[in-house]
Order: sequence, then C-alpha cells, then structure tokens
Amino acid sequence: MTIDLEAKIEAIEEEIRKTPYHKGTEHYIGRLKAKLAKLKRQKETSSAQGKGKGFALKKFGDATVVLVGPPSVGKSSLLNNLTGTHARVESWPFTTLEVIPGVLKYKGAQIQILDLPGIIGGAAEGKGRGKEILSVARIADLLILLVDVKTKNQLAAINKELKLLKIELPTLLVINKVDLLMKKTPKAQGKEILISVQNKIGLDELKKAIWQELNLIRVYLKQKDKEPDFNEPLIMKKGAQVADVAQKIFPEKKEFKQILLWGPSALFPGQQVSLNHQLKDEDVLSFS
Ligand SMILES: Nc1nc2c(ncn2[C@@H]2O[C@H](COP(=O)(O)OP(=O)(O)OP(=O)(O)O)[C@@H](O)[C@H]2O)c(=O)[nH]1
Ligand SMILES: [Mg+2]
Repeated sequence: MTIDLEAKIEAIEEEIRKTPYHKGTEHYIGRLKAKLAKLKRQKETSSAQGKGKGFALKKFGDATVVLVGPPSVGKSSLLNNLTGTHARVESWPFTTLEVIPGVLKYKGAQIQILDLPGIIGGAAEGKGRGKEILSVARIADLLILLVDVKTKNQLAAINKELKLLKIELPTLLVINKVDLLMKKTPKAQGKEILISVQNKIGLDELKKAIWQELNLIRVYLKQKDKEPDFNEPLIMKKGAQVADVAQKIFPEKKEFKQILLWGPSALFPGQQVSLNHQLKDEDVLSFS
C-alpha cells in the first residue's frame, strides 16, 4: 500500500518536473499538484495506520465521521460495510480495542470513518477508558451515534456522556439490527435511521444522510474546449466561492483572465463569474 503510494507520488512529481509551465499546461499542473497533496495526505494516514495502536489519529480526506455507541451494536460491521475495511467483528462485547480507520468513497469524496471501542455509561468519568475513547470524537465533522434494537435505551446515557465532555457535534442517530425485530421493518421515528448491516437494509439511505449532514458539494473542472472531468470532482464545503476552488488548484495565482461557469448556480451555461461567486453542488468551472 505504502510502496504503491510512494510510486504514485514519485510519478506525479516527475510529471510536474517535466511538464513545462505555460498557459496551456497551467491547468493540468494545478490538477497534478492537487492530486499530489491528496496522495501525500494519504501516505501520512497509512503510516499512522501502520503503527495501528493508540488513540491519536489524524484527519484524512474530505471529512471525518466517527462511530460512537455501546459495545456489540455493530460499529465495526458498519465500518467494514461502508469502507471495505476488515475490522474484527465478534459476537461478544469489547471486541474493538483501538480506533480503526476506513475510507468511504461517495460521490467522488473520500470520507474518513473511525470505528471506536464500545462505550458504556460513566464513560465521561473514565469508565472503560471512556473518556479517552470519546475524546477521539472531537475531531469528527459528524458523529454517528449507533445503537441496536436492544440497546436503544442507552442513548440517553451516551448523550449525557458526550455532553459532559462538551462534545456537541452534528449527529446522526442510527439503529442497527432491525432484522431482529420481525417481518416488517418499523417506521423510523423522527430523524433516526434504521439499518441492518447484516441484511443490508437502509445502508444507501445512511450514506445519503451522511453526505447531506456533511454539507459538501462537488465542483467539476473543465479545460477550454474540452469536456468537464466528471470523474474527479473537487470536494468543497457548502457555501464555497469560486475563490476557494481557485485557492485549492492554483494556490499561487491571484488573478484570472476569465472564469466560466456551467451548472446549477449558473444563470446560463458558460456564464462569466467573479471570484466571490457562491457555488452549488455539481457546478462546472473553467479557469483561464
Ligand atoms: N442480527 C444482526 N447482527 C448484527 C448486525 N450487524 C452486526 N451484527 C452482529 O453483532 C455482533 C457485534 O458486531 P460488531 O461489529 O463486532 O460490533 P461492535 O459495535 O463493533 O462491537 P465492539 O467492538 O465490541 O464495541 C457480531 O456478532 C455481528 O455479526 C445486524 O445488522 N444484524
Ligand atoms: Mg467493534
């Protein structure tokens, strides 16, 4: 994995070195640099993963989601399903003893998901290393509070622990193992999301909800007289302006001859916009 990353990084650095810098290649080099930065970040996380132990984990990707919940509710099962990680899953509690990272790829975004050991009431006072475990949640952009159909009654206790530690973040309430209930899946009450990792129920809905709560948008780039690059969107925060995109792909450049816009926030296709134009999901930009 690391060797593979290393090779990719070298190849891109080489490509940047040998591409002459001028108007026609500027855009291409900008993309290469953005890709390089992404790979370097990835390398950092994978070496952190290599050490594996301990609760210190760096943020990675476009956003970070942390799974919090009592033991044995299926946190690791969910991590594995969403990210293709192979975290250990067992029928007994306290299987997971450290933070396990994975990456969910969704709509072109890389969403880091962190699986935590299960927490129990009294966590904030340090029970079951609870304080240490919950403090990881601080780095999250979004918490998934996961319980199962049998531990729903522990929600209040966990919320209390989070509050005691002053961890107040956007949260999705997710209830797993609805397959255990009966023939019919019950209707969700309020904002909770009902899933069964085992029977693959509700997982698409969960991914959608994660995307929505993270408030991210996709912006595609287009070179002059070419089709936009729909495979690799830039992932931006909702409310981002053209200037934020420019900063990401052309960090050194302050002025542009022309910036053209297509898509949901354009009044008409190919509208000329300024740096303070606010973007929408799936806009297409062309800088020259
Ligand atoms: N019936 C049912 N069982 C599930 C489901 N998801 C997970 N399980 C089972 O629940 C048990 C615990 O799963 P884990 O993923 O290890 O749970 P965890 O929350 O990571 O547990 P800890 O790491 O101990 O906190 C395993 O036996 C899983 O196979 C589900 O949707 N339905
Ligand atoms: Mg686990």
